[in-house]
Amino acid sequence: MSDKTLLLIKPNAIMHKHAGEIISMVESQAFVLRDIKILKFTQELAASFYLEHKGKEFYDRLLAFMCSGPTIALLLEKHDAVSSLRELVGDTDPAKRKTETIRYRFAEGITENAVHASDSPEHAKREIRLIFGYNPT
Ligand code: FUP
Repeated sequence: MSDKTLLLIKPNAIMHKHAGEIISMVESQAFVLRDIKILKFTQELAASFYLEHKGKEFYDRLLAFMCSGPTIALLLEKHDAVSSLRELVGDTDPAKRKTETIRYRFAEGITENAVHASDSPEHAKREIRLIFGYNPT
């Protein structure tokens, strides 16, 4: 089934001017770009976005990083978009990232990991609503 997911190009990737290459990698995997936005996360938005991680050891570091500069959000569509984009993004754990993934190429550790991709269709809906302000159809 063709479905939608969210990709965030995070502040470190934008600072290092990797946004164009990341979008090219996404386009080369046949994702269709449905919406795009540049924004700067506020502490409040970052806290909502990463609510499930509140209280964890890395939470404050994660929020500070997300608010440290601009982020580009892309609303993407493809057959099995959520799992397909997670595959392209690569693992949370730097040691487990495959060489052809976005994080392998552009992440600078576990927190400054260049990109975010929704991890389930339910989370994709919630995150798209938070970032773009509407429900994906
Ligand atoms: P992911 O879905 O791959 O982004 O990973 P998680 O939802 O597990 O983590 C959310 C964010 O917290 C990621 F951007 C990375 C960051 N994180 C850390 O900084 N330290 C950790 O030990 C685990 C996650």
